[in-house]
Amino acid sequence: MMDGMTTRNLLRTCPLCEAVCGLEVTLDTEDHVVGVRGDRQDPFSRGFLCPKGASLGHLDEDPDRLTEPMIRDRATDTWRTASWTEAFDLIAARGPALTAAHGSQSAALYFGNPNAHTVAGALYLPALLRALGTRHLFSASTADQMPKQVASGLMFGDPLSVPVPDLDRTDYLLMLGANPLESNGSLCTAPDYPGRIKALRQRGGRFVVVDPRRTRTAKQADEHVFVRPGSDAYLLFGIVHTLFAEELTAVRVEVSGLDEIRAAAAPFTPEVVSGRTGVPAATVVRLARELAAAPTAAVYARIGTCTAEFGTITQWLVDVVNVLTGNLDSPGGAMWATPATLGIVRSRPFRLGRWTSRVRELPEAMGEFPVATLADEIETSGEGQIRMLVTVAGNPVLSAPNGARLDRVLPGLDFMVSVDRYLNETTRHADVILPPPRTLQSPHYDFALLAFAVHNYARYSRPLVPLDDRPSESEVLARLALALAGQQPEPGRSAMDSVDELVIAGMLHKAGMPERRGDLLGENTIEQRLDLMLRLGAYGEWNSAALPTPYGPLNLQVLLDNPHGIDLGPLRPRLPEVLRTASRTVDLAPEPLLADVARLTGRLSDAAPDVVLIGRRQLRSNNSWMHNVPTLVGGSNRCTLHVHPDDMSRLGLSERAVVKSAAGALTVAVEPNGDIMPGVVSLPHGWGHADTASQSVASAHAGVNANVLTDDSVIDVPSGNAVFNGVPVTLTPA
Ligand SMILES: Nc1nc2c(c(=O)[nH]1)N[C@H]1C(S)=C(S)[C@@H](COP(=O)(O)OP(=O)(O)OC[C@H]3O[C@@H](n4cnc5c(=O)[nH]c(N)nc54)[C@H](O)[C@@H]3O)O[C@H]1N2
Ligand SMILES: Nc1nc2c(c(=O)[nH]1)N[C@H]1C(S)=C(S)[C@@H](COP(=O)(O)OP(=O)(O)OC[C@H]3O[C@@H](n4cnc5c(=O)[nH]c(N)nc54)[C@H](O)[C@@H]3O)O[C@H]1N2
Ligand code: SF4
Ligand SMILES: [Mo]
Repeated sequence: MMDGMTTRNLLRTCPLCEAVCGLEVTLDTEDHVVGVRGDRQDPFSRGFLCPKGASLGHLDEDPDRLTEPMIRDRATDTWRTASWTEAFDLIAARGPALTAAHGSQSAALYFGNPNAHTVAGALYLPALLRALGTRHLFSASTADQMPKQVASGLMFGDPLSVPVPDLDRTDYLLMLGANPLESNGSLCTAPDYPGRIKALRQRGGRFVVVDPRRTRTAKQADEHVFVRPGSDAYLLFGIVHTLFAEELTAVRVEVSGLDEIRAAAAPFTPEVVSGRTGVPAATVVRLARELAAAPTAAVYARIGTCTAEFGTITQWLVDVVNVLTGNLDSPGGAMWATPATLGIVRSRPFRLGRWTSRVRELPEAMGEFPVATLADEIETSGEGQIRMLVTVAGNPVLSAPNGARLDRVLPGLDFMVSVDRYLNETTRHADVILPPPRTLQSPHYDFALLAFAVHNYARYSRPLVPLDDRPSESEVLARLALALAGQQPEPGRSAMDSVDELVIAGMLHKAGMPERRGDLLGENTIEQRLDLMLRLGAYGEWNSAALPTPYGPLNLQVLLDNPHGIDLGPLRPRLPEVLRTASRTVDLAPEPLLADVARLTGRLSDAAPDVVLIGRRQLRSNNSWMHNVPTLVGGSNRCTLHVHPDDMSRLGLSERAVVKSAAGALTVAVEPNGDIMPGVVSLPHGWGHADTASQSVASAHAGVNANVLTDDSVIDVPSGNAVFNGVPVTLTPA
């Protein structure tokens, strides 16, 4: 350890998961990380730190990460480093020529998960989409939370208006398909989730977890309910049915569709749903009664229920129950955060399916097509076939359903560009890889995640380490947008500034204050954009109806003066302000969701498959990209198939098994586990590392790709979301 004279402690938000913990990072004189601690003065995370956050320095300076642009020679499939000029010249030569020859729809974009955590992802992806003018937009959202956004869009009129459980005040939390003790929470920004759950129980609250596995989270709960994978929609319909049948409803907000939802729930009696879910009818009834009787209660459902065949119905019913029990928009119930920055202001109600995909005619949702149809659009020839793909911070070969198929079709592209920190299973198919700088060289503000926080809060971090002689990730994305559009930056300006000036002018114009350009604070246009979004936001200096804060009206200076973050108070009621439905009420029975109930009813009497596959997340991991850090792999963090001991003996399994699904087959290492339901097996995703030698640690712990088994022909119909849970499989000894 070095002494205090040669090291310095700096503050930064952790970008590795949705918990947004404040960190204190110790750097030596050469800007290497020598220590990471939780920032005790952060009012939201209060010093919490997990093993990933503690490893931020190892990730940041992973010797295997890319530091210079890479160009691949297709003939020999070999890589060489290139200068930024050469890389962008190649993109400018190839990209516009391809779209000129084959039309704008021949270009496609795939945006991965880390974009939700970077300033570059928040601010520059729209420019990239505009530059290409294509409808072929795909992202990790349709392998993740799209059902929640579609349900929110239809019920509240805005797919970005997603309520979160008021974790710190609720008396009763019913959690389905989430495991925050491993994941640290999702669509529910809550640093130190474990501590917040402990506090809930200490104040006399009740915590119930519904999961096919007795997870670490379930072990913290008052009650754990086993549920058959993919059947949460039935369970929630059983609860809705009971609330009506026993006259337990207490609607406290303006709604429409009450009669329709009552009618839709009528067939789903506790006895009927019990057969499908494996949850005893008496438990269904009791859960409904407890939710109704609790002084405050919140239902929260996450990835286990989103990436399932009835994901959107499930997400819809979650908030139907929150409304029926009088808990929507009410302290201790399910509430909306009030983020500090002005987001997208939607004037018209959300609509689904404004256009459909070419090959499978799947509806768009939020301007995106399902990632489950990306391979179809690349493989199927004809007008509008994808010939060029740009990926930003994504690894769909490991993360998309039937990723193995993507691995086979990506070589058929004419041109592919990836913005990524690694040469990995996906980016190895690119022609050019453009790497971001070190994380600590990037500024940080959680534009997306603070809209889902369980307590109103904001924190901005400037880059801790200066950029050396290379572009920031924001500049990389802005320059990529211009290159693909066949444009040059304005003379004397960076690409980023060229993009930002247009955005800033547009926002000022819309706000009716074009003369204020010169008043914006900040060292660069990113900070000026943040300053403008803060000033126009809910607590902002230029918002005439601003909410008061202990720090005065917000602008960038307030965040710079408070580097540990600012506390903007508990969640506050936001109805009817957040509604964008035509009726200006909460729609309990949106037409597209009622229509999908027939599909649910139709499956009620299906015979249950003998064995179904689900996933699981691992504490020291994040999807596919943290397996190259020695401190984060090994131990419990291994790619094994959890199988109940009864299934082991019934199927004659020992150390390895062959798992087959409709999509593919894998040979996996088997681990007996008494915490999983019989008839259910669990394999984590993000493994199956290619032997490219470019990630030395990850390829030594390769594991298998769970998405060889998941089926891209099966989706949640309204949202187009991928189905990772409840996949029918057969198991035989290897
Ligand atoms: N079977 C199964 N599949 C799943 C899931 C599941 O539960 N089961 N979960 C799904 C979910 S929820 C998600 S979100 C998706 C994730 O899907 P993806 O986003 O496609 O996959 P990741 O593994 O998160 O890949 C992130 C990529 O970003 C790169 N990267 C990391 N940091 C940065 C950065 O700062 N800048 C840039 N440019 N690149 C960076 C990494 O090197 C990696 O290549 O996977 C989905 N796939
Ligand atoms: N350590 C770590 N943290 C992460 C990630 C990571 O890979 N590792 N990934 C990040 C990402 S991208 C996301 S989206 C979030 C997700 O955060 P969470 O939603 O908390 O995700 P999981 O931990 O996968 O928990 C999902 C749970 O659903 C259960 N499940 C599976 N099928 C069903 C079902 O049909 N019904 C019910 N009720 N339960 C089911 C699984 O057993 C599992 O326990 O985590 C984020 N944080
Ligand atoms: S919980 Fe998430 S945000 Fe907090 S330190 Fe761990 S990885 Fe970082
Ligand atoms: Mo995710």
